[in-house]
Amino acid sequence: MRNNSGDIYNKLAETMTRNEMRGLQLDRLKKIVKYAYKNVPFYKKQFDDIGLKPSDIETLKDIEKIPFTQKSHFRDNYPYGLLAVPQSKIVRVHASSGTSGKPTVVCYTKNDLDMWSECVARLASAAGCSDKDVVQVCFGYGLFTGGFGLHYGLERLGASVIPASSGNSERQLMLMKDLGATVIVGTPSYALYLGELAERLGYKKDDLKLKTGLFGSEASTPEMMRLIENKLGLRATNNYGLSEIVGPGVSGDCLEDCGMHINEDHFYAEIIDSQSGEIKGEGEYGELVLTTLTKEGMPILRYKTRDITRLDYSPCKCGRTTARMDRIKGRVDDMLIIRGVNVFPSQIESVLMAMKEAAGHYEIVVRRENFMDVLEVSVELNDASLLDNYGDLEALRQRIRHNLKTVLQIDTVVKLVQPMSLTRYEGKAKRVVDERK
Ligand code: DLL
Repeated sequence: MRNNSGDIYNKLAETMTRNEMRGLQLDRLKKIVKYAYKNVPFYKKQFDDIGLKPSDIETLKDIEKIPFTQKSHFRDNYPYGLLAVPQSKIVRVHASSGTSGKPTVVCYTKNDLDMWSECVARLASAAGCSDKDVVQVCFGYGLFTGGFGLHYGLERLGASVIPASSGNSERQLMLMKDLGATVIVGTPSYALYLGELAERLGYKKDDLKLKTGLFGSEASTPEMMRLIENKLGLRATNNYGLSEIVGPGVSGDCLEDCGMHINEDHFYAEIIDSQSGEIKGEGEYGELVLTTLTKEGMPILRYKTRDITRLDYSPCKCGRTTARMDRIKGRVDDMLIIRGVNVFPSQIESVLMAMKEAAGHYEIVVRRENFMDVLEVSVELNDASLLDNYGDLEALRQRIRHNLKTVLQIDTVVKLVQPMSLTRYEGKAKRVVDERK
């Protein structure tokens, strides 16, 4: 697979020693805490309610004294209550879907946009992109942070950016071919769909010049990434972020494929037990909590992301010393409890992707039948001829059921469905329906 070297975009920020990083983070933490307390009434109240003063934050560990910020706080302060600057300093507004019908609004100053682009440029460079690349951005441009976030970061890197946005997939492929795109940006599920469509439309491997995929915004498994790599002939990389913190740019893979490097000079990461709030040790899975260390427009302290991952602080072979976060294992709210057993959709995906007969698309439905939880997994076949022989089909179904049981420890109902029969998504895929709710 062709790829550039994964150059370090900002040597100073990405290769400092752990002690230097800790020092910088502490400096910035103290400043941002004072700043948020002074300028955001919500944070002043959070601190005052428990008798905490900004000057009580003297060490990095003292961050644990600060109450968590949650998604509901965005809703309670909708739309501009969390601003730390006058409206006149805000130059961009984005939003993501909220829990109550009202979106979660996030605002950026000029300096925030500058920091954001730098963070995205770093992750794109780490993934092997450079100013030589032609990049097709297939994320929606709009309130969603994905399109604009990647766009400006890649421009900062000097790449030629094609703002294709999402949708109109046949045209996407035509542009990709005609304009010689070397990098594709989007969700992994959309990339997989484009790969399938390219095959169906008779594109040959050499028609597309893709070498790198910058994928994010939804969970993926290594198996899914390999499938996309095979279909599109590129190197698939993962990057992570969320609107409340900045959008894309929190972290991204380097070419060593050993976790996503966090832009730790701008985002302080902790892992907690989401029930008790207690800090977990290095390498332990838990909920990711993020604090923005430099954001002016909307500083956010200890945001509970609901995303489950773990951290690794060891230096990476790529030369970067920034902490790495593992791919997201699931969301706290995504975890299905089926007959008392915890099940993550990512576990199901890993099993399915390891089977060559599965196309990479699946749907999970959980329902209650006769007071019992039933987990039904619909698996799309990648070859219609498999449907011709009932015996083979039934054997495959049983094999999938067996493999799922080995991993999940519970029985599932497996349904095999025709190629191209499950819904395709241009943005984030929705694969789980819990009918018990
Ligand atoms: O999805 C920001 C983004 C855009 C990240 C483009 C990367 C690329 P939201 O719409 O606010 O923002 O959704 C944030 O998406 O809390 C995760 O649950 C999920 N998510 C984002 N990136 C990944 C990833 C953007 N690489 C929510 N792996 C987050 C798994 C991801 N989940």
